[in-house]
Amino acid sequence: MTLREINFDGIIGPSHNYAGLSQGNLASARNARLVSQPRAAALQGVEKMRHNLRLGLAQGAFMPLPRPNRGWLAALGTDVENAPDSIRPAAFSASAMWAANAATVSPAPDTADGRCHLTVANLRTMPHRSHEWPDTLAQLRLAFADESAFAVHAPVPGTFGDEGAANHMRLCASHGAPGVEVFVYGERGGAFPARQHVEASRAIARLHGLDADRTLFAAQSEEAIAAGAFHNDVVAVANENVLFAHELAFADKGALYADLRRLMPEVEIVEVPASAVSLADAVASYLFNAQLVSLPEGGMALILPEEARETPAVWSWLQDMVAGNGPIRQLLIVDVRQSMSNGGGPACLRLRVVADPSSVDQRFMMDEAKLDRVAGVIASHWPEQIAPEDLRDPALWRQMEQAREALFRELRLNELL
Ligand code: SUG
Repeated sequence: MTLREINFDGIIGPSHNYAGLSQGNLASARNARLVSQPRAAALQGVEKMRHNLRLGLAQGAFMPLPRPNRGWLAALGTDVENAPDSIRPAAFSASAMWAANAATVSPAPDTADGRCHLTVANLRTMPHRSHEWPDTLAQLRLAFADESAFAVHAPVPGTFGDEGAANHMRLCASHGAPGVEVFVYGERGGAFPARQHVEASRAIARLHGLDADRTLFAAQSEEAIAAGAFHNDVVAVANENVLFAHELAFADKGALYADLRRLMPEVEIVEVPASAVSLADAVASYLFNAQLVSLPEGGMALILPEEARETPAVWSWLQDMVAGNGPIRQLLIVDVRQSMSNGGGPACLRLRVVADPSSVDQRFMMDEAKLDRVAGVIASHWPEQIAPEDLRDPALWRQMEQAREALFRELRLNELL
């Protein structure tokens, strides 16, 4: 059995739109009510997957959830014809594209029973995200059905907010070796909500059977949340023995760094000082929402959004970094502008699962030929654009539902329809 890191990207659904639903997510607020381009958005996502496959990385995908969510509206005593404006946009959100919020993942080498554990996130803080989990759970139970390799848990109770892997980092000598898992939570965020509750993180660590001596809990700094870091992955990312973080990401970075160095002497911490890159520039450019990956030929690369190259302070800091002798050797750029306009960068769009790819339901694993088929369905079925008032149009509801159905039939995933 060979454990590899597999990146599962959320395929951007046909209902992708800009509704300004996420308080504390500056891009979502800034772009509220713009006209979205679901087809272009989903094709950008496919191109990112292709880009990463060509690097020799293992790539999977998760499917869009049913939108409009008629079941959720029914549970609220209404339907898509009559839903009030206060809840209608939430029923249409394509937010499940940000797969980093689908679940928290503890790979097999870290857990007591030697299986890879996944806990689906309850996402209870934002109404439009709170109804993702039942369909995400069904999908993950299918993708990771092999119970000798995986344990898929239902969300922790909504008493405590949980936003999944976006607030979780794993440091290890290599992906298949035992890791140190770091759960990052929020306490205060100034005017903005702290979405990850420490009790949810602690519950997940218990449910996954993690070794308490190799599990850390670190608070996000209030300053970072107030600057728009609604998830930790907006200001920090880890891969193998490298932690890449903004100086102001954590409430007590000294304690976190000391614990990491004690548990993993080979850890390398690449910290970006606020004097070089302000929190505002970090959040606007999504410098840290990069995918930090180990390349098959050795060395690490940062897969960054175009916006990082366009932010002068960020690009100049990155140029200096790769000219030096650090562990991150390459900067690769992808275009995910449609997702970025809702606050989702390259790292938000993927969930990392360390597992043997042959233990995953193969319908969720991607190669170039399958991505061609996915792109074909998107090109012929996804709406070209959606303006806010279009969410009232019954013809558009049908198009969204038929588009998703066409994709599921193409990938033989009929049992999820
Ligand atoms: O939860 N945006 C998402 C972005 C999630 C990014 N994920 C990570 N950082 N891992 C959110 O705020 C905007 C939807 C709208 O406004 O239409 C939204 O949900």
